[in-house]
Amino acid sequence: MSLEVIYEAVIEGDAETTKQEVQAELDKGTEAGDILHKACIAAMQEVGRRFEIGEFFVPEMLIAARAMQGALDVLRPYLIDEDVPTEGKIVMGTVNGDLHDIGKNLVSMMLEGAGFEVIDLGVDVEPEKFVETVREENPDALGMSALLTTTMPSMQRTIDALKNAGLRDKVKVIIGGAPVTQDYAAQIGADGFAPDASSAARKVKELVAKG
Ligand code: B1M
Repeated sequence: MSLEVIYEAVIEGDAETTKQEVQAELDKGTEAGDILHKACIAAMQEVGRRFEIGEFFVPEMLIAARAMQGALDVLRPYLIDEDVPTEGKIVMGTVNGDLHDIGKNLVSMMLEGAGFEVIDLGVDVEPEKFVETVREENPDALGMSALLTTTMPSMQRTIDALKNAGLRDKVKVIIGGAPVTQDYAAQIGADGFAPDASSAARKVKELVAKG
């Protein structure tokens, strides 16, 4: 079954096979969402498990991430409809000290698909950079991603920096990433939390509509 081939290719970091097999699977009519969740995201979970037990090291995680990113490039047009009306503007980024961007990219992609203009600041974004961009771009929402327990406090620092700059009331703040929870969002005074990319898009829509 090709989903298994994709799963294995992502784990092995074989970007070429990943891209080819993802395209072949799409051509066969398999849902893009199934390829994403059952093969690609499942593979990244397995990579994380192998890293935890000392079977994989950072280089293996890195090449698996590249293969996953290649899969996302192929899946992108199938996951989003480019011609939807603008729902609003969101600034996105992975917080200071954190280099994980696959989840953030996926959330950005889903938000674009849901009609948002996304200003993606990339990874390792300092609180001051988020604040400066909010001031300049006047977005409806600010989305922060963190994959490390050690970088989650940067979300709090960003919210504090927004408050100090007098901008906290001007923007909805949504946070997410594997170690982030609804409780944490409430604790640091974020407006919302989402566990995955599709619910992130729904949540941002809901928050922005509330005004
Ligand atoms: Co890193 N890493 N990593 N890593 N890495 C994790 C996160 C880890 C859980 C692995 C493990 O131990 N099992 C662990 C963190 C432990 C912890 O703190 N709890 C870890 C570690 C320890 C590290 C290093 C410290 C390793 C080292 O150097 N010793 C190091 C840190 C570097 C740094 O950031 N400063 C490191 C480095 C890396 C690579 C660079 C090699 C690479 C990232 C490459 C890249 O992103 N371009 C990497 C990878 C690939 C992983 C794993 C294997 C996969 C992450 C991923 O892409 N998942 C990861 C293990 C795991 O997650 N099981 C691991 C797929 C992605 C689609 O899911 O990102 O969770 P995710 O996003 C989801 C949701 O979380 C949510 O929606 C997304 C889609 O459904 N979401 C949001 C994300 N952001 C959101 C924002 C929202 C809403 C929802 O609103 C704004």
